[in-house]
Amino acid sequence: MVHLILSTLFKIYIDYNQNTVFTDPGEEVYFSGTAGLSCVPPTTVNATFTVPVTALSGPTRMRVINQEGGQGSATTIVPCGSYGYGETEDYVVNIVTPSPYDPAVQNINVPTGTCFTANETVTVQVANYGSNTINLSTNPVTCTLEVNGPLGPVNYFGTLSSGTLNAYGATTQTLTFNNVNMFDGGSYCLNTTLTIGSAGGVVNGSLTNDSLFAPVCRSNFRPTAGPDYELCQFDMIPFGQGLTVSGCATPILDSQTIVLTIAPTTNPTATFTNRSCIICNGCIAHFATGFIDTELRFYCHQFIYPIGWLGQ
Ligand SMILES: [Ca+2]
Ligand SMILES: [Ca+2]
Repeated sequence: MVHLILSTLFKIYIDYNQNTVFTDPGEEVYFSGTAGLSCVPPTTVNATFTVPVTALSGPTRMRVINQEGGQGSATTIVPCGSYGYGETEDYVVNIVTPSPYDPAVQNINVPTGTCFTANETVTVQVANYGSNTINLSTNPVTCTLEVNGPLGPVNYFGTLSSGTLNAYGATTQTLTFNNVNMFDGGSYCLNTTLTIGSAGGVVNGSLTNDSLFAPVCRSNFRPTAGPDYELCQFDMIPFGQGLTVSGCATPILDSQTIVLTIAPTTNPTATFTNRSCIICNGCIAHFATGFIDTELRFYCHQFIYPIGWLGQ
């Protein structure tokens, strides 16, 4: 028999007071909602919740329940119940007592797209996960933004030196980094580290939250310009060599028209009879129709170097 109920519900419980039951107020930390979630195709659930300041520290039981059917009611799932189809999994989470002062990075906002300049603007949001307010006039927070690009890592620095960062992440401040150089073609990955002024004995409670778990990465498809290239028989042409590409609003990933200018010097009257002989790895390449004396064109999908000319 085929089971046709394809909707499911999720709940998450955490035993914050560690009394071995999940029914205390606030211990149901997530419910996926009465609308139900699709099983086919599968649904990815992202749950967010805030650990209360009253939570006991140390290893703590977390229960995740996925139950099929019963949508439409918020009470279908209970911490200790029974159901037909579904799964219950228990985990141990470690609840850590906040440090007095703990500046942390929440987000690194990098422009999107595939074409970047030497003057990009990147913003970094900083919070304080400590239990005490940070007075930035007394204890400024300095952020180092590392931009690891095709030419190697470059650091940019910014400092928050006025206002406050309230305890438990209640407020954030934003640092703006202007003129971030992402001009050259290639991959860029950005991440941060933080330091805090030590006046009054203040220390950074945790270094792990001073960086994002995974850096923010972008790819700039701007071709790297090269000098004019003399095309000879059997030559291979490195990417960018002899090609004039202005900007990169359209990434070099799909159909591109690339013009190769050929100046025969030994025989000015030569004609290019083997016009189908230019190859372009991983792509479809052919000449434009019609006879072109000193200019050959081909169209390329997914231009992958090297290309080479096998003609005469
Ligand atoms: Ca409990
Ligand atoms: Ca920190």
